Amino acid sequence: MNKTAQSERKHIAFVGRRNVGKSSLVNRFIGQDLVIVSETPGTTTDPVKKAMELLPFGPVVLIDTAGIDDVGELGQKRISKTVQIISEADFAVLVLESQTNLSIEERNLIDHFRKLELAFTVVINKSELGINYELIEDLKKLGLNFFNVSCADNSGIDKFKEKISGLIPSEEELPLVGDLVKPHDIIVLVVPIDLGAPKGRLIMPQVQTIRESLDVDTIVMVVKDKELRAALSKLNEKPKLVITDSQAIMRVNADVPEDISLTTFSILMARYKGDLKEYVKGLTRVEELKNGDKVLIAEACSHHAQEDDIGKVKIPRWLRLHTKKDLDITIRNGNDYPENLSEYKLIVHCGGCLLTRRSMQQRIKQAKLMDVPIVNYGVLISYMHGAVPRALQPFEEAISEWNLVNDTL
Ligand SMILES: Nc1nc2c(ncn2[C@@H]2O[C@H](COP(=O)(O)OP(=O)(O)OP(=O)(O)O)[C@@H](O)[C@H]2O)c(=O)[nH]1
Ligand SMILES: [Mg+2]
Repeated sequence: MNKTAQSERKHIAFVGRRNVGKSSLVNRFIGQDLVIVSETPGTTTDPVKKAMELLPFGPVVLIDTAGIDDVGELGQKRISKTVQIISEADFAVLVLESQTNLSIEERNLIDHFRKLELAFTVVINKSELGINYELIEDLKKLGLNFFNVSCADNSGIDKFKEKISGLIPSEEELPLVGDLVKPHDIIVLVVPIDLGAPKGRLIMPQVQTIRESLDVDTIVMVVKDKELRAALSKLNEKPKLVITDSQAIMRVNADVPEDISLTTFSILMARYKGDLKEYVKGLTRVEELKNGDKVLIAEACSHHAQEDDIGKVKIPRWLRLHTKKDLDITIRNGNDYPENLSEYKLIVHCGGCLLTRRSMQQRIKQAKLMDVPIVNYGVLISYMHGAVPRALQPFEEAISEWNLVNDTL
């Protein structure tokens, strides 16, 4: 179970005012004293994550957060962190306590969940202290169902655990590559082992592609870019599809005959986690960039920067070369994603393999709301290296978007 990647687990955030018992509830939920509980408000400062198997739902990550009503300068920072956790969560548990009425912060949180279209439920903790009819009335007025629990005497916890599985939205399973191939098709994966490749392993999109291809009973061949020509010449049958790392797209594009479908891992990821059509649309705006325009490069994982790092070095270099403009490029790593995107003329996002689908979707939504075009690394790299539309060919939707885009380029 611990092998399930964090980004493939549903993230459940426990949020609410300080001291209502968020941490106590997380501890009760997992059946361990994982997080510190105390009567001092503001005990939890940083979010704490715990992976677990929630039956019958499946793998989840529980996130205990700092109180949403924290005070002072540090308190504000903690609140921002909690807000960020909410924006990345798949489901929220709003924890209230039975002895107080609905506060303004709690009402704002409910509004916020609704604006984000984030599924959530309400838990009234400390219910052994008595029933607060006014609170229940207010929740009913807001159309909210709730669970009464007490972390002190453990009442209601089992029922809450049992019911929550049915409340977390489960998405349809999207294929990464499975819908593009049939049993016994040969597919060739091109995986350059350069300085940027992690030592001794393959990266997630590559592993996931291999696994899914095997699930569909295809014949998978994995080669480095240098061996691709030799590999193709040794095959008796033409492969159905070649999938390459974006960084090798130029060479691979030249080495793979025109009658063989070609795409990149990043384009597969764009479809799986992001919005391929939106990224293709974003390409138009690359050509509109002017001197001094701000471009945001966002990378979800915070790996140690390589000498010729893709996000930090190569994309900025290629983008300046391609546009011949003096661009003002900002690079953001990990969770450090700006709230206000309006100053940017283009967002170049990584594939998002470490983000949950929901949080990648939130980032795209945020960009669309502010009318900032967004592309991902792979789509942009393929474009700048002349491999678009070829690398989009397997995806009908993307190709029709490209045909629209191409008219304006
Ligand atoms: N009476 C009663 N007290 C509880 C219950 N659950 C938690 N508490 C107490 O409430 C206090 C706060 O609990 P925490 O779990 O630390 O609350 P929290 O919401 O995580 O608080 P912060 O981390 O400060 O935001 C502690 O003294 C707990 O022992 C309950 O069901 N009944
Ligand atoms: Mg706490």
